[in-house]
Amino acid sequence: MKLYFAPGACSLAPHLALAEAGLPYDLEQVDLRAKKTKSGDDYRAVNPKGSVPAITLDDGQLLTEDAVILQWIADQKPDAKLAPAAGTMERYRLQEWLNWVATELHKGISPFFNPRASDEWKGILRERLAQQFEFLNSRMKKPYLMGAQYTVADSYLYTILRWTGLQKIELDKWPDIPAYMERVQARPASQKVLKEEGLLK
Ligand SMILES: N[C@@H](CCC(=O)N[C@@H](CS)C(=O)NCC(=O)O)C(=O)O
Repeated sequence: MKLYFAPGACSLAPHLALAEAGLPYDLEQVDLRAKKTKSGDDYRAVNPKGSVPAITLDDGQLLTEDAVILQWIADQKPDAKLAPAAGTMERYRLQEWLNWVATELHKGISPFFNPRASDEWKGILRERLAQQFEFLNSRMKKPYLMGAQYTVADSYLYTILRWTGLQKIELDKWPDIPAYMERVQARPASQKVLKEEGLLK
């Protein structure tokens, strides 16, 4: 399978999950502005949404959307326990977190990367994010989001929380969150993937 990614973008989440699962994968870097792949193809011809992540499966199908790709990866390698079994209440709890990360955190922080976002708008987003961090801090389990077991929700949450550092969004009021990020980042799979994306030396 091939993962279309941009370094440090939300495609880092399935990249982390693939490494955690120990599945073989190919990578194709995408220039999101030019909508071109590194090998020069028109990315919109691959993924009409124009966004990463996207994954081409061995049967040629394309799968998009972080929360969906992550569960697909987890289901390829049940022994890695990256997601509870489908149909169980715990699986719905995982989906609850994935959807929250997607709709509240991912789309709550991504506007900071838009050069046209005004300071006023960013201020409003910061207030909303503070509420989300308060919630996360009160609900996240240790050492990982859902408890003892690392899941694909951690791949996604870490990926998005990483952007707080790039955008100078303070987490000082919620020290459990940076401590969590350090734990995830220290995992061997995370180190390997961060190096593959050129985000760590
Ligand atoms: N709904 C998609 C959103 C993915 C997304 O926002 N991707 C960003 C990078 S983090 C992107 O490709 N932005 C460029 C674009 O959409 O043109 C998902 O959840 O996977």
